[in-house]
Amino acid sequence: MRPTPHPRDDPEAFRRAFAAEIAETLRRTPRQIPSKYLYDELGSALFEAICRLPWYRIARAESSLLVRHARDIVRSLSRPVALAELGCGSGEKIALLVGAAGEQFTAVHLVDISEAALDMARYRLQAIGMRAIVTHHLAYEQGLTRAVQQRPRHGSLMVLFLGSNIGNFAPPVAREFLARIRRSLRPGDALLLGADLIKPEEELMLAYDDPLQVTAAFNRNLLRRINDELGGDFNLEAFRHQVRWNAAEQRVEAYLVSLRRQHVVIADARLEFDLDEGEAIWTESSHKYDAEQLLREGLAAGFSGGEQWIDQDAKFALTRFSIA
Ligand code: AVJ
Repeated sequence: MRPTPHPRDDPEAFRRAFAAEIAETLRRTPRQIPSKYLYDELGSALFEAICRLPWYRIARAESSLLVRHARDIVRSLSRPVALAELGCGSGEKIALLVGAAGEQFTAVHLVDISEAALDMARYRLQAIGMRAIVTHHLAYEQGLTRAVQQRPRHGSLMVLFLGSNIGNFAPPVAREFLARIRRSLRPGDALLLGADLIKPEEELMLAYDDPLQVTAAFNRNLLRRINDELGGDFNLEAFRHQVRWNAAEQRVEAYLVSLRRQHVVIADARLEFDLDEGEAIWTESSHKYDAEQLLREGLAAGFSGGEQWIDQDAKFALTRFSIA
């Protein structure tokens, strides 16, 4: 996949890439909008709100596992330990780990496509006494490459990929991503992966279609963004948020369903199309795993073993993959 330029770096290039990509995905059957476009400023704020909803337990379950098991998580790594988080967001989780492990990490590398998030994460880590902080305003892969190039000569590196962000990747893409992380690491290093587990359908429905409709707003914001940034004329009222559990594919799928027959124009994407009543635009997939399945995926990616910490109630797993 070609990386999308970041809006802050080159707004015109970003707009063109955004327009070209949705012009293609909205012509598919079913019509689609890539989930990475959910995270503009408003979308990121809505996601932060989602993480505080009682029905969406991923963020809280992961944070408490990190705090409870911090020492075990870093125990077997050779000293000194450097950390690199892919998609650190505001740095809440890495700060919890650093705070709870009670040791000096030699360096912390923060990778995120949001500069505001990087500023926040740096501030948070500084506040708890972390000094060697390197930020990489890049997509996951490019950021990982940079972090690895700049790693200290001695000791180990632990890569963090948290929040079940892996769930947005289709399984073959997830597998290749894990293998890529593995190839950039060396013996003694590790990957800490946070992934949401399969759970009863009612729980998934509440997590992704919450009674406060925050997730619905998060999803519909995609159309608002296309209207504002690409001259679209989506009528936000004419769509409803819909979530389906696809058991065969082990994923929650999110859609925006057209409530009536309508015509849509997206001027800057040079795109016009009709939507039937009930026609759905597919906007996100959140893949769910089995704890053992995660361990197998790690082995398939070339890691030599995995240790897990599981919240059995929220059904969420932290797995530390190691390299012998
Ligand atoms: C940030 C991709 C892990 O799939 O659970 C939350 C995004 N979408 N509610 C997820 C999301 C709807 C979230 N990830």
